[in-house]
Amino acid sequence: MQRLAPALRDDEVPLDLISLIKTILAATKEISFRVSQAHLGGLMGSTLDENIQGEIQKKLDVVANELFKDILLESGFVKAISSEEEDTSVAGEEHGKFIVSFDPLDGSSNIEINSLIGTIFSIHYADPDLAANDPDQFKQAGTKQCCAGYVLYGPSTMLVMTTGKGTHLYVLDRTHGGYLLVERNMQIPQDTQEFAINMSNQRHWQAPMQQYIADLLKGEEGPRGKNFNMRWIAAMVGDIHRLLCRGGIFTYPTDNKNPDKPYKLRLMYEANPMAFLVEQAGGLAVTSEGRIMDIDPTDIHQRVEVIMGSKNEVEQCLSYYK
Ligand code: AFP
Repeated sequence: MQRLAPALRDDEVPLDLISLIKTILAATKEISFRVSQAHLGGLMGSTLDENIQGEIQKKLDVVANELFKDILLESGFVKAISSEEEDTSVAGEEHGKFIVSFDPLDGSSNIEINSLIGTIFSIHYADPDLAANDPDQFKQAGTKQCCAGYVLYGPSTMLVMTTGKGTHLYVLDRTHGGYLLVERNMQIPQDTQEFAINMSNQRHWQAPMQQYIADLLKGEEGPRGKNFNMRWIAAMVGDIHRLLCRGGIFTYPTDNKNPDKPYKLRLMYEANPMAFLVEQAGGLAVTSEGRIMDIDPTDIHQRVEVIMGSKNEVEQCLSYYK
């Protein structure tokens, strides 16, 4: 099994980007340790603070965010960061070459039940003409990402990452303390019989999604002529990991539960990095109106509709919107 840096050099990843990735991964190793010790280290439960999303922060959210932020800003490679847990972007090194968006702990409602959680990150080249403290740095489409990935804190700590030359799977080997490449070029099967959606929102979806899911539920007797299984982990990292491993369709569709908030997932640090990983593995990642990575961001905390996974199934879903 190949170590991380030689594997990245095989993909001709520039040395400064390799150094940044190694910095990010150093933070994830520490987060992985803190997650495993959360009960023993007094890190369970919530703080009394709300983040910019209006969500009460978990103690581990705060610890993971501080760790990630500090290590990135001290690295010297990073011009600015944006995080799910920060109100706006945070300036780093004025001459830093990269900007990084991240969700330090995705799926934090799973912390208390010892279920899957993870860190998601997305890297762009910084705009040399904008100041480090200018949040407009982050108004770059997903197509301009030079690297994206997530680290899943599960039974094994796993890294899934792309630099635009395929999506690769690494496992944290605690015996030597580094990530080892275990699968090069993950491929999402084009067809699937598995879907992931929060069914409790069904009555709030738009008509096309209502109809699509209703047809899946009809199984062999319905228009699709086959049975479908359903899974929902409530952490995008877990659901996307499953579909990268064995296929599936994942969606958080538009809903009318709260007219001011028709979408749940965040573009910059959830939808875009996952879209890059899914597309590099042969899948599709779209909204009902087009490709996720083509969206021109207007805000760091912008939310979007998300439909991604096995190519043929995503196309089936989209056909209901035509
Ligand atoms: P947090 O990172 O705030 O825990 O949110 C997780 C998430 O954004 C995404 O990872 C899940 O797919 C989704 O929310 C779960 O949403 P439900 O609460 O509707 O299950």
